[in-house]
Amino acid sequence: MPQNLLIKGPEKGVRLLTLHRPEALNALNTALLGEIAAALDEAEADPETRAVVITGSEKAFAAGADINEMAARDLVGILEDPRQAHWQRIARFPKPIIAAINGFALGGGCELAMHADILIAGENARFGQPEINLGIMPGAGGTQRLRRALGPSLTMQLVLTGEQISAERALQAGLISEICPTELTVERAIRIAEIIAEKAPLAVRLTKEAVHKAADTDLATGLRFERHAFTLLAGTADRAEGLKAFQEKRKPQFKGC
Ligand code: CO8
Repeated sequence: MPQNLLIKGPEKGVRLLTLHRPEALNALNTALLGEIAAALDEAEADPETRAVVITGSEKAFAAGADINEMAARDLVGILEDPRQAHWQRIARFPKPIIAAINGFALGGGCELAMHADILIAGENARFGQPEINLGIMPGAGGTQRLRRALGPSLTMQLVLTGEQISAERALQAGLISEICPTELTVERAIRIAEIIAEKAPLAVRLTKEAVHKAADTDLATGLRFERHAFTLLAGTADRAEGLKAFQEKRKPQFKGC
C-alpha cells in the first residue's frame, strides 16, 4: 500500500495519481518516487488504464527532491542512488501522462512535470529549478528537457539564477499547454485524459513514441520511425474500425488490437 501517493481509478480509462506528502510540499523522497514508478508499472499492465493524470496539492505539485534525504547522501550514495531507476521507469511509461500542476513545481517537481506528455497548470503554478541555490544542479533531466521546451536563454536563466516563472510565462514559453483556474486544473487534466482514453490504444502509444522521437533523434530518423509506425497501424483491427465508423457515420468502438 503506497504511503505517499493516492491512487484512484481507472475511471473512464483514466488513473489518477495524487502525490501526498503535505508536510513536505510533496518533496520527492525515494519512497514517493518508488511509489510513482510502481503505480505506473501497474497502470502499464492494466488494459483498462488508457491514460494517467499526475497531480499534487493546490499549494504544491512537488517542491523538488527531498532536501533532507539528499543531505544524508555522499558521493557514493548519489552514484548508487536508487532514485535513478525510478526516474527511468517513469520516463519509459508508454501510455500518455497528463500533469495537473498547481502551486510549486520546483527542482525534481518541475522535472517530474516535464516527464508528462501534456502539462496543464493552475493560475497559481510556479516553475523553477532552484538547485543552483543549494550548490548543486538539476539531476533528473532538468537541463535537457527544459532546454528542449524553452530554448537556451530562458533555460539558462532559470537553471543559473534559480528564479521561478509563473504559469503565464510557462504558457508563453511553451512549457505547458493550458492554464486553468486552480480549483479546476485536475478536472481539466482528467477530461483531456478521458478524451485520449477513447482513442485506439495502439495508435495513441505509437503517436506518443513518435512525438518523443522528435526530441531524441535527427529529422530523417524521426520521419522514418513515423512512417514505420504509420504502416504498422495498417494491420490493426482498430484502424479498420475507425475508417469504417467514419464511413458509417457512427462512433468507433476501439478494442486495442
Ligand atoms: N525537501 C524537503 N522538505 C521540503 C522541501 C524539499 N524540497 N520543500 C519544502 N519542504 C518542507 C519545508 O522544510 C517545510 O517543512 P517544516 O514545516 O517541517 O519546516 C514544509 O515543507 C513547508 O515548506 P516552507 O515552510 O518552506 O513553505 P513556504 O511556503 O514558506 O515555501 C518553498 C515554499 C518556496 C517551495 C520552499 O519550501 C522551498 O524553497 N523549498 C525547497 C525548493 C527547492 O530547493 N527544491 C529543489 C530541491 S533539489 C532537487 O529537486 C534536485 C533534484 C535532483 C534529482 C536527482 C535524482 C537522482
